[in-house]
Amino acid sequence: MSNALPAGASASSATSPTSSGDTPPPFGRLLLTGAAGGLGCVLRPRLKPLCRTLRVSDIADLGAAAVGEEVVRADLADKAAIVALLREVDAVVHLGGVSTEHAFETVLPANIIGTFHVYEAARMAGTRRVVYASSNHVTGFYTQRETITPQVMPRPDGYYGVSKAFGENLAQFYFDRYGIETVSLRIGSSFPEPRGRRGLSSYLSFDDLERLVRAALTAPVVGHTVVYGISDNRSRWYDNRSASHLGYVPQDSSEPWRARLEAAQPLHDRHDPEVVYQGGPFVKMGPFD
Ligand code: NAI
Ligand code: 15L
Repeated sequence: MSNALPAGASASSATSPTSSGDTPPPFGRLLLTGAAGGLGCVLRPRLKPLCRTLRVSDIADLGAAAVGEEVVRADLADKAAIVALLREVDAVVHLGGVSTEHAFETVLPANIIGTFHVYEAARMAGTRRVVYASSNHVTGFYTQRETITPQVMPRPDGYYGVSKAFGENLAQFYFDRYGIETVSLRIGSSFPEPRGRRGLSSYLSFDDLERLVRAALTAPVVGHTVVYGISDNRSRWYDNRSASHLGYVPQDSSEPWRARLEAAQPLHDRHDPEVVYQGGPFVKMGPFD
């Protein structure tokens, strides 16, 4: 870290040995927010080959810096901390924030104000590209009988989905106004294996997540591209053809789990909003007061 961090942010780093390979990695310094979370832990080791220095950040404990890493603990709601966090960063994979449905007051500081801080800090730092972890819940109120594209009008299924739609709007604004490119990943359900019947359509394997994030970071020109983050599932609600320039080709599928999941969860109430809408259980959460 070349810059002193403000109160509220703390840093440690481990120096990377000089690379002996012929081809330099595509990025000098890459930032991963939300690095202590489920997907952050998956991506942390997998992003390292793409950069000389991987800066990992979270509000939660991240452990010690591995070789070639810088560890910075910071709250996305703390603007000064996030401005310092983005300094000398070439590209960001922004996973940090509240990742499920909560009261608006909980979602606001991390997801809405926090994502604003990331873009403002990127503008100040000259960061050129953001890979933004959006969510399928931006469009959770489309039905499971529909096939939708990244261009449909958002139909968020809660405050969390609203916050992700806001993040996508920020991404569009910062591209149109400042030329910062973003790929907004409307991630389906990325877990070690698909969960429930809904997961047969929404599943994104960890290996496909890595493929998608790599494609989003390295595709030559992306402007602001929105893409659904799913594996090559047989049953699907999304048509990603408008994002083919990313070169993302999923290799995995939920199909090996189909028989087990269908047997474990027979379809009993076809009118339950949870099985009517793509957002599943999120469409029934709240109100919170
Ligand atoms: P997670 O909840 O495991 O990780 C989120 C991380 O953000 C946590 O480590 C948390 O400490 C950190 N965080 C929360 N508030 C913060 C704050 N104010 N400042 C700094 N860090 C803060 O979530 P997961 O599953 O790893 O998801 C990562 C991202 O991908 C999230 O943005 C989530 O909304 C999005 N996503 C994930 C999906 C999935 O299936 N895992 C599906 C759709 C979207
Ligand atoms: C999300 O946006 C959440 O971050 C994740 O925890 C899952 O709930 C996922 O959506 C889903 O829809 O399965």
